[in-house]
Amino acid sequence: MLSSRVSRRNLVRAAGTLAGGSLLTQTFGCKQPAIPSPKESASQTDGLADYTLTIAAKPVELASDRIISTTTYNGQFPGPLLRFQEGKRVTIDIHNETDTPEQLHWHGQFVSTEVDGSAEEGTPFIPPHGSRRVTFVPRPSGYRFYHTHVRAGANLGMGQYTGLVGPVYIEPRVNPGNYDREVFLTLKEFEPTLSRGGDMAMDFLSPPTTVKDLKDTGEAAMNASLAKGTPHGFEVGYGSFTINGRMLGNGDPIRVKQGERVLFHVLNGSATEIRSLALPGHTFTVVAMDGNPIPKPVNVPGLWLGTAERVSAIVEMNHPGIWTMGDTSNDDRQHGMGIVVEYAGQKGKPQWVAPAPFHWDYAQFGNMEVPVPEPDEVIEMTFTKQNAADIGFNRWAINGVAFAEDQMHPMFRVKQGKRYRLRMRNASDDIHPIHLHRHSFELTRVGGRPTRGVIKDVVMVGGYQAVEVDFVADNPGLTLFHCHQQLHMDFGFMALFEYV
Ligand SMILES: [Cu+2]
Repeated sequence: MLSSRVSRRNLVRAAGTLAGGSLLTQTFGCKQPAIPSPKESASQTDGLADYTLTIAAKPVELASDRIISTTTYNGQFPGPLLRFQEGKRVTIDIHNETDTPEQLHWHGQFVSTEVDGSAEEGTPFIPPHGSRRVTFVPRPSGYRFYHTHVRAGANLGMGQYTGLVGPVYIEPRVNPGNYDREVFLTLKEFEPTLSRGGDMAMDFLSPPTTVKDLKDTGEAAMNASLAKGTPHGFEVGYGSFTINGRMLGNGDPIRVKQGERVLFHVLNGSATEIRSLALPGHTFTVVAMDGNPIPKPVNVPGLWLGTAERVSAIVEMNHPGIWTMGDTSNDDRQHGMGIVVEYAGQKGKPQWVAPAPFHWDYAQFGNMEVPVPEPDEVIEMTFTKQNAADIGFNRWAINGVAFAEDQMHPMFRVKQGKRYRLRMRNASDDIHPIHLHRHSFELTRVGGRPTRGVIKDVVMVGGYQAVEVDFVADNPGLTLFHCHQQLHMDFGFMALFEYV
């Protein structure tokens, strides 16, 4: 059992590092996994796992005067950074010390339904006060993450409202990255409450074009509901905002040197919110989206991320000072959504300077020079909202059907090896970060404009907009498709694909 204890102690040490606010930064080339794992063969012969994740309610210190209780992995937020090697099998023991069944989803990985962490696909639950061992071959390489995948419904102490989120980095076999070090940032809110209607940023997606029939349909449905005296459906707001579990001004700053090239791996770990991130006086050079390299690096003044999206971007540290890197929403940043970047030798209070408003155009990351192959089939989808239709929550439907846990019939059928185009049409004014399990997709049309070469597993579909993505059915088994906004997925916004 020695190596098991060693493994656990290292987990605890990693936990201390993150919970203490100092970032898990690694020099590339050093290639040390954050959590050393015993040899794979050992784990297979003597029954020890490479990693252990324990789900339990623990105190988390967001700030010196704000200690909350939430469900965590290994007593920390975010959960430990797991660094896997592409193609090298891993075994993970998951212990559930809570009173409710859990699912741990390996977001962005091409795994089987047996371990994907989705009850809808048939993954067994990790029972309350029980354990489950999963083993799989990590792929594809890049920035992935893991998170809980249970329905929260009206319970804001469940699902992704908790601290059950952690980063995964799958080391590629070859890494051509031109940077000095990596910094992982998980953006996440805590202390959720319900409200009637919200104030989500809506106008940052580009192009801003809307589709007339979608807008007509959506507005007519909403107006009819309000005319009957129905209030707006519930939305979720938050009391505290954090990066790596610390509110702005708490925990260690990111300490940098002039001339350094820092590769930021940014994850929106929110249950429901879209986030932005800017660093005054600096530019982000985006190199990967959802962990997948984009055709060529693209410079942007700041980032926008829907829930579960990841952006990997290099920042050249060429503007010495003490800066607040944070959300462009003043309210959210002032309630904690930021982290201090401190140049060596600089002193003073952190400065925030709002960037000029910038838009987020997925197509700018693509390569238009290569034509898009024709799909074997186009699958049409329309997303609709029924205002406050389910115990005061909005009910969501795909092609008129709201997903229900008691009747999980697959809605779409695919054949292995075929290329499918999902034509997603959003007849609501909300932005939906849409996720497909166990597969990646390529963006082929955004807001009416064609694009190519951006491979993702989540994409935001703007209000009254249409987005098209192509995917190849190359990972047989039930495959869950859903909006990653917890309120939406919990109230109908899911569907299953089956291979036939
Ligand atoms: Cu949604």
